[in-house]
Amino acid sequence: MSASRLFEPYTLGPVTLKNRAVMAPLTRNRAAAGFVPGPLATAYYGQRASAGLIVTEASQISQQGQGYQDTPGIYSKEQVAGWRKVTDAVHARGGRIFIQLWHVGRISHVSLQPGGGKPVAPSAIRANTKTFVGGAFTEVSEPRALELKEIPGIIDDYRRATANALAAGFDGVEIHGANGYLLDQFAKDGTNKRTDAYGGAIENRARLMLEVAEAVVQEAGAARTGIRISPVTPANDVSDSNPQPLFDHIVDGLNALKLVYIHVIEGSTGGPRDNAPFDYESLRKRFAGTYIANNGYDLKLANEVLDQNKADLIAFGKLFISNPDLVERFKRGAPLNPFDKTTFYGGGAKGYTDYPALAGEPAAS
Ligand code: 8OZ
Repeated sequence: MSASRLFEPYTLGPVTLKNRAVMAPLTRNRAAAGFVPGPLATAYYGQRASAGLIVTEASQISQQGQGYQDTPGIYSKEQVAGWRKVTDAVHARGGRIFIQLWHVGRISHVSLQPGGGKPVAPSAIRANTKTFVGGAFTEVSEPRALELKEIPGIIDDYRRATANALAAGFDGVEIHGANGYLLDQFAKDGTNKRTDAYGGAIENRARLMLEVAEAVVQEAGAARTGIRISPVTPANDVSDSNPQPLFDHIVDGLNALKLVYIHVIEGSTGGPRDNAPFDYESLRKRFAGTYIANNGYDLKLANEVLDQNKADLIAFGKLFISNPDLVERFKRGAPLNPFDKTTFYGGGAKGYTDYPALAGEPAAS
């Protein structure tokens, strides 16, 4: 096999990564009571510590930020203690791990919300999509528009979640700015019909994402703050009439804040990479930090993109679900375990911690 840049170490702010492969954030819906990551999560992430960087599954910053059953949080003491075990397991194996900070906005259900209230959104427009609650796929609830005076409280929730993440031993945090959740809902004009300082012009719609980034940077430092964006994904019923100038502006703002990375879902999340025209190189040029590329990568495409210097790191999702030792398999040209979609969301060890590593490479637990 020709030399693969994927296996080179990489310096990401203050941390050294063993290689350029990132485990993408993957929702698995297996949190224990209190939305605490339990022993199975510790085993699962520990098994995958040979990734250069792990980004955890999206983790809600508040109860209001939750949209699906059994997703972990990062707002309570118990959750911090659960995550501490995860970070210890990954660090003990020489891995690095960031937590993804999540507020779902309108992609939620009243049964998950504080006091059974409506989910919150930039505008009171229900998403045409489903969530998973009470063991079943269910239409998301009608949201209410956030009042201007509530926005500082949401930014504070991100700030507190960041402090919690550092207390739990994470190497850094990734702001979830993608896939039609709160920050993406504010950014895109299909979901944001506000007429105040957070709606209308691109500068206004981008404001919340950039204010959250600024608050997180104040807490964690820019060198430990990354963000995930998805300029053209239709996930969760989002759309924008002109995503290129919107995301050029957002990335200029992130660059000014000196974030350590942008993690870009190219195309439609988990689907086609070419669903809509978009110039990702424009983002790469505007951003002085690290560019993590994601969506549909295999080893061949990863190496092509690294060789062309179109990205610094490559994030793999589903392949990391079924291959705890994905990097080793790539190195050896070994076959990959197929993934079982029926065990992606919810359940226990099956389809979570029981995918085998290569013989002679026992998965840690
Ligand atoms: C799959 C199922 C539920 C949530 C995302 C956090 O798309 C998610 C997610 C993915 O970013």
